[in-house]
Order: sequence, then structure tokens, then C-alpha cells
Amino acid sequence: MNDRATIPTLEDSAFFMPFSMNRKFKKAPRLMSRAEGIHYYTPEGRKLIDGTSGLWCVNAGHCREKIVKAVQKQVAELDFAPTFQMGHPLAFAFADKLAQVAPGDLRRVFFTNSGSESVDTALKIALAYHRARGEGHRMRLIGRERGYHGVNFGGTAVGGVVGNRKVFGALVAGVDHIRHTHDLEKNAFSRGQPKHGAELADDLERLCALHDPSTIAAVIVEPVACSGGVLVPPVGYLERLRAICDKHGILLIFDEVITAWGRLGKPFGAQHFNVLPDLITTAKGITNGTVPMGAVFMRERIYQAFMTGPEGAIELAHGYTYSSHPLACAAGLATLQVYEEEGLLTRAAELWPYWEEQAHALRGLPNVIDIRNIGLIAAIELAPRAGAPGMRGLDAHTQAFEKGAYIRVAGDIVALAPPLVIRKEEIDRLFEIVRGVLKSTN
Ligand code: PXG
Repeated sequence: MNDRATIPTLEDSAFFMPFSMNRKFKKAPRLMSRAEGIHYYTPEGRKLIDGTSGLWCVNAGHCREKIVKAVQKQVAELDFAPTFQMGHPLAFAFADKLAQVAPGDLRRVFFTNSGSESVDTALKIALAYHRARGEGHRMRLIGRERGYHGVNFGGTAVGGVVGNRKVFGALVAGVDHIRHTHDLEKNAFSRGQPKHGAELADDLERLCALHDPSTIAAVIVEPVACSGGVLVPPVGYLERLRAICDKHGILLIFDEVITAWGRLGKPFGAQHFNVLPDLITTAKGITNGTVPMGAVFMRERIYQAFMTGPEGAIELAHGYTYSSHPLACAAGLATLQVYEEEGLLTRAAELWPYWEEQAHALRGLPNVIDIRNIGLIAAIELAPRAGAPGMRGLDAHTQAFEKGAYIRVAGDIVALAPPLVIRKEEIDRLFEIVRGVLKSTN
């Protein structure tokens, strides 16, 4: 005990909140203390519709009995087991189950604990893969403007959200970025993939010409850039990116931390777009957000490139204490079962037309300069207030909380992505609240 042993008020709390306005929040906190299905409840018992699946992760809805029970059982049976030169059966069982859902031959799985760790793991695997094949000169990593790849050093470096990068120094050497695909002049109010902009993928050719393609190891993009404001790829764009990577021997990494696990109406975004990357990063919905976990999927030839040295050698000097944590594996196995039993990995495709209609019905409300949608994701872009970008979005966020919905905003862009179990009348309710919020956000 020390002289700080009494619990301070929330305003003076020791908790340094991530990605938050700590001082503003602690003065006027927005707390949730319970969740069930598609709803959160405040400590006072007020019900909030969860408009963004927690942080885009609770795809099957909150506190699902099957997942809760699986975790409870597991924690009493095997709380922790190392997987460095040891193993526990669930890790193998879960990886093999995941491999059955993965696209193409991306059937080898490396476990992490978050999206950020998945990204840095995938970047390291890309570099080590080229080196294992005698192309160690491929050291450059290419990201995209407005991309979000988590907060570790590699992911911050390849990320393209300026506010997340600028105070962290020079980051990782040898990183460059292609242009983002957002073009409101040509594509405002697109439904699904916008028509214009496939040629923006050619920006990768510009970087190949600048750096020489033989120095580039990998390109990483989110199939749909979610945190950066829900930027849906133009028709033909991802195909073109794939073709350019193939032409130059560059690995293509899809960061599917959000787009995997049914968000676009297929298990993975790669399957929806019918473009096969070389590596896929996932997290979040892999355990329905219950226990932290991430996974990197890789194509067979990448895995095999590591399996060539003497059998007594460690093939990849990388891993985390909690890679394939027993609780996460138990949660993941139960999550996959719920997804399968309830058809959740394809449910977004069924809801898509209804969702799209309701989203675009907000057109014409004050300050709305764009509405875009894909799968069970929608974004409403608001005109920024003069001299105060992001403030209108922040107001919308706090007003939604007052009016009964939890929603995420990226600057002045409202992002909606509810749990995939949402019913049509609940979609109506969510948009009714958002409509009220937009009407009263000046
Ligand atoms: N890649 C992508 C594409 C992500 O969306 C990460 C990596 C990092 O994952 P972890 O588990 O390390 O946070 C993410 C995370 C938001 C929001 O509201 C999005 C994320 C996280 C928090 C908030 O847009 N995405």
C-alpha cells in the first residue's frame, strides 16, 4: 500500500486511455458496463444499440453463451501453455479449423494476439520469406495513404493515417506509400464499389520505377480501408494491384483485421473480391472480440520456403508468449461454431440490399457529403466545420450515445458496422437514431 491507496475519482483515474481525449472523457465519461446481443448497457441501465460491433469485432453479438461457456471451461482446465517447442491440442485444432475456411491455399496459420501483431508478423514473414529464397535484397515495404495497420512499429510505418504517425519519429526505414482511393468528386454516393479509380493501383508502378521493383518485398492494403474512413476499393482496383505484384514478384498482403469473419458477406474479403493475396492478417472477429487473438494466414509456398533447412533448426525466430493462448483458441473454436451454425459468415450478403437502402436514405440530411456502403458496413461523411475538422464527427458520436446508439467516427466520417446478427427492425432503429443525430448536429 502507498499513499495513493484510496481509489481516486474517475476524473483523476490512473487509467491512460488509448486513442482517447483523456481529460475531456474523464470529465464527462461514457461508460458501458454490460452487453447482450446487439446492445450495450450503461451502468445506469440505459440501452445502447451497438452500431460498430464494439471496435468492429463482436460479429456474432455480445456475450454469446456458447463462447462464454467454452472460455469458462477452458480457464479451469488449462489456463496457459507454452507453444515454443511445446504445444497444446487446441492450438492445432483451431489452426486446422481456420485453414478450412481460408481462401485458396492460404492454409498455414501463425497466431498472434491482436491486429497490430498480425501486421508486424506478416511484414516480418514477407521479409524472411524473400531472404529464405535468396532474394534478401527485397527489403522495402509499401503501404497506402489513409491505411490503418495497427500501432506497432511496422504497422505504424506502413500505415497512412497522418495523425497516427507524425509524433513517432522516423519509424521503419525503407517504407513508401501508394495513393489512397478516396475521390468524392467522381464517386460520391456510390453504392458498393465505386466505378472510378482502378487506375490508382498503377501508383504501385510509379514506386516500382522509383525504387526498382527488386527492392520491394511486399505491399499491404486493407481490402476496404475501414479506420481511415471506410474507403471502398474501386471496381477493378484490387485485381490490378494483384497483377502488378505478380509482374514484379512482390507479395500482396491483405489486412483483413476488419473485413474477415463475414463483414463483407463471405468469410474473408479476399473471397468477396475474388482476389487472392499471399498473406492475410486477421484478429478481432476471430474470437468475436472475447479474448485477444490474431492470426496470419499464408500461402503454402510461403510456409514451405521456411521448411527447407535442417530439421533441427527453428524455422522462424518469431512468436509471442501468448501466441495460441488456450483461452483464445477455445473462444475461437466456439466462435467459428456459432458463425457456422447461424450462417453468420454469409449473412451480411443477405442483409446488404436492405442495409444499403437504409444507409442511402440518409442522403439530403444536413452536412452529409457522401454515403458509402459495402457488406454490413456504411459510412456517412459529413462536411467538416470551418477550421475545426473532426468536431462535427465528435459531436455526432456523443449525441448518438445520448440518443441510444454507440457509433464510431473517423474524423467527420460516421462508420457503422453492427453485429452480423442484427435484424431488419434493429437496422431501422439504428438508422432512426443516426437520422436524429444528423438532424441535430450542426
Ligand atoms: N489492421 C486493421 C485493418 C485494423 O482495422 C488493426 C490492424 C490493429 O488491430 P489491433 O487489434 O491491434 O487494434 C486494425 C484495428 C476504428 C478502430 O474505430 C479500428 C481498429 C481498432 C480500433 C478502432 O476504426 N482497427
